[in-house]
Amino acid sequence: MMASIQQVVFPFIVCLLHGFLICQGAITGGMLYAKESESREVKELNGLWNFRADKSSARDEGFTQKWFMQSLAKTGAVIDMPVPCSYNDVTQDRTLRDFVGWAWYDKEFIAPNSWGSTLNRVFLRFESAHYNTVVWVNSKQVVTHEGGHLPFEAEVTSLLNYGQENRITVAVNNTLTPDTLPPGTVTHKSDTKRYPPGYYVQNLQMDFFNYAGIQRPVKLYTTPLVYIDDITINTTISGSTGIIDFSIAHISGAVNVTVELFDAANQLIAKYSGTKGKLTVKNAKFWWPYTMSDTPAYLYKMKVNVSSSGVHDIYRLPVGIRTVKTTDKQFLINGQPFYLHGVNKHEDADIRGKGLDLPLVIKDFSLLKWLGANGFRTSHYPYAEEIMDLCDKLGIVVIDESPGVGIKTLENFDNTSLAHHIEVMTEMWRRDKNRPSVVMWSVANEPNSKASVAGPYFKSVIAHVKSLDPTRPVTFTIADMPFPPQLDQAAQYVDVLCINTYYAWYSDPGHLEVITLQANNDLVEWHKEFNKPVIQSEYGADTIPGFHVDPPLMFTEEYQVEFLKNYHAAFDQLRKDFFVGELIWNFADFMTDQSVTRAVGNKKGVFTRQRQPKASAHLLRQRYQSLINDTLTNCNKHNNIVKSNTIL
Ligand code: GCB
Repeated sequence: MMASIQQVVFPFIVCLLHGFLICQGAITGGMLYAKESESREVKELNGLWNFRADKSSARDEGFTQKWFMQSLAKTGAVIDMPVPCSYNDVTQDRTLRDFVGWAWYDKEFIAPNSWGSTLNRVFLRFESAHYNTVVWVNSKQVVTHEGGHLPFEAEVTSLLNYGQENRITVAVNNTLTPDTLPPGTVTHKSDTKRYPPGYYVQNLQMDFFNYAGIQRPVKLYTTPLVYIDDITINTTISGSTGIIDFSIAHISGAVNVTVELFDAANQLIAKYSGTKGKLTVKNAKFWWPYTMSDTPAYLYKMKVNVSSSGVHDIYRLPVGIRTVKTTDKQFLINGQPFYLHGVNKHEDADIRGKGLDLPLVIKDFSLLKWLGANGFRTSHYPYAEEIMDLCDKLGIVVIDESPGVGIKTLENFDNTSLAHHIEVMTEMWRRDKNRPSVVMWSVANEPNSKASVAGPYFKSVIAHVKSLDPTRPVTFTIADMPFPPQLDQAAQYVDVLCINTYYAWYSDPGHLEVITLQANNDLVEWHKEFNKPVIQSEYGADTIPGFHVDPPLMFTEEYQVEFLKNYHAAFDQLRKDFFVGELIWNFADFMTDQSVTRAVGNKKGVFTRQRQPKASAHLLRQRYQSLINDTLTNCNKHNNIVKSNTIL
């Protein structure tokens, strides 16, 4: 690759100076998922867009030549690019796969004539684009966003030509720096005997490919002038009664607000007038993970109606009534001990990279059910809302993880990084705060938590999340084990210790016989030090499907099976005490950067990247299905007792 770090990052800074980019700063307003109602219309802008990577040496030609002023095809050669999709793997062009810098998209569309009324507003929404994004509508800049996995939007009412063609132009830059999340660096190789002039490389601090582009859907949606901007709910339980505290934010003017609650059969069961209040549900049906109840994942529907001078805005929010709490040894859902037997995932598959693909999403949920997994961690970034919706609906529990993966160097802990991390956590909370499936926030994966700076850094990030959401536990995953817990500077601030270990893999490679002993000792020691429940948040072994050796050798299917069995032996001893969950690394194989330790990506999946089972998937299935049987028997026993107590 050509051009230096200064050159790659520079255009972004130049844009800032010239006012191209007005960074959003403090987060205001809501980010309700764009959906249709009696008062709202949605138009998806997915499909084929024009695409052009700016391969100029400083990656700045798009800005200096103002590509956004005309259709992209007039600025040079364009190719068709699907949206949503990562741009990296869809062509045969290696330089596009490994491209670092600004990539440009544009699309023309008709804004419906009917939207042109003065009573309407129109918003343009991106469910995500990776990483820094600038958006123009009809050559006018409308929004910028920093961060690759969360939605952003802008009102474009006055910029559209109704009943005519309009053009959206998007520039998106995937460069990772010490202050981005995830962080990365760019190294300039100045030795011209070894590298061409201006050669640089992007270094990643995470173990997954830096897929880029417009990876989630793009939508236009309408609202009336006075509209519902945000809804925040919190649910509590008292005996068999469910209580929903809510607050509604609306824009703008004098309005009436009514909130109605419907059950799953669409019967009205509670009603309230006002922007802030409580809805009380007697004999409520609670939201349970599907492994804890024969009637899991019960969702009520909250209908919010904001009206002004006879014009209504209506939004429907699914609501699950449930509580989450931790003690020193337990993770409680609705007051009942919950044991998490699930997976870590990636939003990753062939060709489309991290582009949202509904057939793949449904396949993954079907495999989760087949396995008997009752939850997952969104390793290592927030997943698409379409995925989160299914978790709410199906009773799959989620540890919602931020893109704070690989925070290792001093710069990654500086004030700029901290401010950005806090902003990302706010965006993530704002998007996912009402989801019953989200039972814990994970602020980071495997930071250098032994560094002295990690203490104050994570104290601030975790305190910030708790100030936004006092109801859910907060964690980060601890890495580079084994090390004595006394050396850790940040674990003291979490509610649940999430521990990643790779015994007999990265440590003592090949020695399966040490796993059970080491897992037992370390997990007990960490619990003892911090007196908090513990989850094994990662454990796994790379496995090339079809490799067989007996007795097992590393990388064979036999080794992965034995590896898991040895871990499970430790889990089964500790489950009786403080051990509340196990998450295999990983659900499926996934792409990484090229390295001598990765044979076409990370192969620790129990499924291949094409979602076919390795031998380990069958073992895991047996284990998880029998854990479900245990849990359901216990829970139903308990729920019956609760029910009969209530009747008495
Ligand atoms: C880890 C990381 C994960 C890697 C995994 C591995 O600890 O959290 O992102 O992919 O190890 O396979 O090395």
